Amino acid sequence: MMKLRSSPPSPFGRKVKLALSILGLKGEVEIEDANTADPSDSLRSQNPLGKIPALVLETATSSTTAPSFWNTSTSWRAAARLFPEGEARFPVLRDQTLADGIMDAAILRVYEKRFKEQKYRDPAWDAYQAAKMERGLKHFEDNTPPVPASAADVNAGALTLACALGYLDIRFAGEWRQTHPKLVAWLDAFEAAVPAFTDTKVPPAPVPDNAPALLQ
Ligand SMILES: N[C@@H](CCC(=O)N[C@@H](CS)C(=O)NCC(=O)O)C(=O)O
Repeated sequence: MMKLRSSPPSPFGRKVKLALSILGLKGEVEIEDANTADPSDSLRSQNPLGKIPALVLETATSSTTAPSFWNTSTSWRAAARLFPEGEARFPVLRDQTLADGIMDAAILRVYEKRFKEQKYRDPAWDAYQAAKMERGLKHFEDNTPPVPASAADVNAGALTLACALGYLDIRFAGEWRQTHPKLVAWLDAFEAAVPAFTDTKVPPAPVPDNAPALLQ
């Protein structure tokens, strides 16, 4: 059986977990928590980068990205449903890339706080990443994607956007909600259509100053 190494707050891991549920593949992948900060965690032998999500195949080869999951032999046919054909494909790929970028910028901000003492942090760097997040959110507020009618209707763009917003709820106290009302309504509708989104929620856990390097 394939194994997914991830951690509950990981937005990239959540993408894969949601996809497994949406595609009816949950029974084909065992989910095992990983701690990227722990050198003794077997994660680093499974994925030399020590990053999650890591998909460990039965043949013991592993990969680190959600796109790799879409391409495994057992799931690529099912995953095709997340990527519409024709003209509808471009906006879905664009939304996925933008929402992935919001997550990347958010994670860099979290790591700046987690791995550096206050005196070594660079406010300009934080502002640079925050601006990427804000421009991405503004794009989605102004161009809110169609609300999926049901889990079967979800595409990779919507899936990734929901996980990005969910991560901002966990790590940034949901501040985005105050200034992006259309996105708030969109996420509520997404959650109503996709029960697995509720099932994969974790409580808000903003990163405290000088937090020990633990989970992402
Ligand atoms: N591009 C990767 C990003 C994965 C990623 O950034 N994962 C974070 C946790 S959410 C991680 O593993 N961080 C630990 C590290 O960078 O060492 C993907 O799409 O899966």
